[in-house]
Amino acid sequence: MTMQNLEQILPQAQRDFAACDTIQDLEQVKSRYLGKSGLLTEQLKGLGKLSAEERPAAGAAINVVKQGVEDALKARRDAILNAEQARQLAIESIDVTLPARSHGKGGLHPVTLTMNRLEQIFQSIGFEVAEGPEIETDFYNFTALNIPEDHPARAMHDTFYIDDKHVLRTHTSPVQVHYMQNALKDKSGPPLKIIAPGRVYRVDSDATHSPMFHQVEGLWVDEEVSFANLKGVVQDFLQRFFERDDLQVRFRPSFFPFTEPSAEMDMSWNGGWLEIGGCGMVHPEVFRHVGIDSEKYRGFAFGLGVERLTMLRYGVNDLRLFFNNDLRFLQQFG
Ligand code: 2U9
Repeated sequence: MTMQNLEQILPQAQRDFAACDTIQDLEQVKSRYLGKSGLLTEQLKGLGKLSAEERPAAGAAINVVKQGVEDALKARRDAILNAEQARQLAIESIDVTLPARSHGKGGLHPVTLTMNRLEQIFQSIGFEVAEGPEIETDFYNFTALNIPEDHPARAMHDTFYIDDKHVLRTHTSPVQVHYMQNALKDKSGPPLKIIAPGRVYRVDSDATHSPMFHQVEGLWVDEEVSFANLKGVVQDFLQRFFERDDLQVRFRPSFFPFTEPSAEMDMSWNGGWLEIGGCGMVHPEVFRHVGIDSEKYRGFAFGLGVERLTMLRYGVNDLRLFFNNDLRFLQQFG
């Protein structure tokens, strides 16, 4: 090879290196210059053909070029690696100025809001909150409440049967039956003063009935409790629940198997009367079933529908809105 050729090697290598965008390409091109039969290796091999006088200068010239090629190679390799790193950093970069992704805020269901509110009010006047299973035996849901088998009163509650002996509770009254039994067992009462809020089930479904709904029942058992106390408790509760000090309560005679006497409760509302629940003095048969001496103790009980309380408080006119899970409805109860 001539000196002319040698001088062309470095600029040519620089152009070839510059055309490489990846390390792999660069390694390929490198072998074209510095590999076993690369251009510079061939130049060095050619030294043997020169005379002893020419050889040192020619060798030195080749080494200068070789050093230049190696420097150009290193510079290009660094540039490619830097560019790759910059690209990677750009991909992985996080824009910390972006607004945060918000989590949709949940809220409590209006019926739950009412349950919380009524529990709070009753607790403030000395009632304990009692709970129990939603699947009940025939005894707790019916028999203990003076609703014997084949009694027409069972037809009043259109019952979901699990099997011969088990039902979805049709009211929360079985909770009070359990509670009275336990209070006798551990001698914590009577007296006892509880509310039983919770889900109940009846085979009934139309504009004003849902197969699952909520009740709150109250029970106060002591030696001297009266219908007058019942009226006071219910009126106090309703006045506080609806935030109306002038709210009145009236009773109309009625019938329930588990209370005697029994009454329907109305409350004053917009100049008229609105039926709001039922109540009565606990029937002696109920006390007999749980083992409370009805000669010594008496009690009053009442029941209120929680969906009804919720509809009146918030002005909801269709029961089905509570169960459709339409966010446009639910979001109004932040
Ligand atoms: C025991 C003894 C007696 C609870 C009572 C009612 C009357 C009543 C209804 C109100 C609206 C059900 O949700 S509703 O349809 N309830 O009319 N509830 S007396 O009496 C009891 C409870 C427990 C041991």
